[in-house]
Amino acid sequence: MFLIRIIALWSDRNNRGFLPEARFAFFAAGSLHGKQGISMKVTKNLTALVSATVLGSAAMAQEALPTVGKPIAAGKGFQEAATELMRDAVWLDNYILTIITVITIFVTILLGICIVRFNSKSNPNPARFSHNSALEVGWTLIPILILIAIMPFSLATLFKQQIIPDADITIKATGNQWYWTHEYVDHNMGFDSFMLAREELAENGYADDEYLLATDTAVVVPTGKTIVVQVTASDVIHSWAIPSFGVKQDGVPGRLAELWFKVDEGNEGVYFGQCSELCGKDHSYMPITVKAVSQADYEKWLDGAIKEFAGTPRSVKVAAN
Ligand SMILES: [Cu+2]
Repeated sequence: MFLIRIIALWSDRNNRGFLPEARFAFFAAGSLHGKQGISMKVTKNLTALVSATVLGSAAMAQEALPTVGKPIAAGKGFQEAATELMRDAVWLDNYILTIITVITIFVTILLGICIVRFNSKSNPNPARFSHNSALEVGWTLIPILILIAIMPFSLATLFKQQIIPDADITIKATGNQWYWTHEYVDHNMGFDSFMLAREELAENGYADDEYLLATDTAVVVPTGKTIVVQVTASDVIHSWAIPSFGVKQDGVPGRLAELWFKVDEGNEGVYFGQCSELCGKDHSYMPITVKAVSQADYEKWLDGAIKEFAGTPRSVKVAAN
């Protein structure tokens, strides 16, 4: 597994930006955008522009959203990162994998030396001494230094995920056996999201291989805005997770946990996730579909959704309670 990961990483590094850009990211966990990110954005912007122009209306452009966050056949790495949180997580993973690789190679070489030089044939009279202060200090200190080298990046990534910023949009996700309920709390509206059957995929604009991922109603969010998702559950523990966003949060009955993400502008698309906490017999059949759209498309969708789900209109400010 380990070897496969390494090979995959090296073969993938052109797409994903391995260490060269990461090296400059020390203590600047926020600035992990590589040039690939920019060129990717340009391509996506162009695609969006072309599809918007060709199709003529923004509503149609939303229909033609590219599917970005989904597993691919024989895929080895992570799904494409659409948020800063996920880019950080991918960077951290690569960073630690590099350290692990060096340690593994070092230990393998040591083992090799022991096997070849100190077997009973080549070394019939083993030395009888024990303890070597320098060596013992070394093998205590070096692992500590390795942990210290990992700590700041690990903690920075963790804190960035766990310190919830002020929300532009708050969505409450409730896990049920076996579907999700999504509520837009600012508009007092919500809907259930059920997995689409195979034969319903095409009519809802999804590809065949999006079976087990696509839902009848999708969570729609604007790009470039901070989305806070409050996660809970009504029966057993579920988990709301979107790999491309780098978020995964258990929904525990009676408790309200939070996660946050901000999809980068230019990363408009469809992102899939699945319930990630074993929750019963239909655990595999309660996926999550998120559509990240431009602010204008979001507002258009919101107005429609408010009508459909009897929410509080955007313009009405509800008195604070
Ligand atoms: Cu579940």
